[in-house]
Amino acid sequence: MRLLKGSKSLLVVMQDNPDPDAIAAAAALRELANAAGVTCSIAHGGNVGRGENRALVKYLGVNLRPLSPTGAKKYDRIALVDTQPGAGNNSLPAEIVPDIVIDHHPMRSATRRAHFFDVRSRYGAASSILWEYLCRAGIVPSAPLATALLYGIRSDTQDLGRASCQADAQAIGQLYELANNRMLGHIQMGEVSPNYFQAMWDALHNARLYGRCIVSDLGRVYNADMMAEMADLLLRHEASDWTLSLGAVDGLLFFSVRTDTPAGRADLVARQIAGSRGAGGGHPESGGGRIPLASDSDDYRRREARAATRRFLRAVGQNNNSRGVPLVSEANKERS
Ligand SMILES: [Mn+2]
Repeated sequence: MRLLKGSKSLLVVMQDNPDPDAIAAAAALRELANAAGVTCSIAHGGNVGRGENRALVKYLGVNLRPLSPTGAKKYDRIALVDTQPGAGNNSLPAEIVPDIVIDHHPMRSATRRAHFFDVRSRYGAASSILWEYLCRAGIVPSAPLATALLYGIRSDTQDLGRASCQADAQAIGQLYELANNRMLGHIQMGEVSPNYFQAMWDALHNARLYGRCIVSDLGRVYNADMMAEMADLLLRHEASDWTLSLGAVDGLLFFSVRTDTPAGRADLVARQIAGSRGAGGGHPESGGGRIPLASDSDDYRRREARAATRRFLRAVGQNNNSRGVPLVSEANKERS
């Protein structure tokens, strides 16, 4: 609050294609800024594609802006939430050093240049951190904001089933008191476009098993959030320890990695998949990244996806050159 006081405007930057945790955390930081008398805008690269996330934004009534490099310079202060400088998943130009960084991903060295940083990698969600700030500032969030924070924590931790800490559980308990259950229900069961079902069909149709790994190339996808959702879904397969889903959106090959092996490091595997041209990172159980595609051709895209798949299989120790077996097929159906 000391840092914010005395400035007029704050720009909160989220990761590209922001998830519920990022959106809720940014909205909470806006609340803090407003309490300090600072006007606040929230911006991001990419888009808000997933039905749940669009419903969340609608209920919050926040106006999310596309992030433009020149626009960012018009603000007195810049904050990053749920991401960090140089993480590769946000569009804040590298030459801009943010004033504030609040995140729960592993600490990055560039973050130390920020005036104020609070990075707690034990936490399951950035929303849990921001909830503590609101409590300390004596700010009671509105029902929509409480609902958003609750949903942000629940979705980032998969209802505390994924890496999380006591603070996340405590925040969930406290936020349930303030949240609107109807709103929560609408967000969880947000409406989706027909593209959603097409992408899901592609994901299942193209999924291949390699030992205890499942890989699915979704091809061209309408929305970058789809890869995370499908990687989560495929991990539910009883024989999968690792999943990778890939898909091309606007000249970028996006990918998501998941693991349920206790010692797995999806974040490190994501870095290896990204290679030198891409960017990857995340958490031990869930990671992701993107690789720029130099050509728009289907052939080129498929080759890049296959190369990324090989890097993934090598990184998780699945060293065979087999082409894998289809996860679903008519033949499987006849056999069972
Ligand atoms: Mn998060």
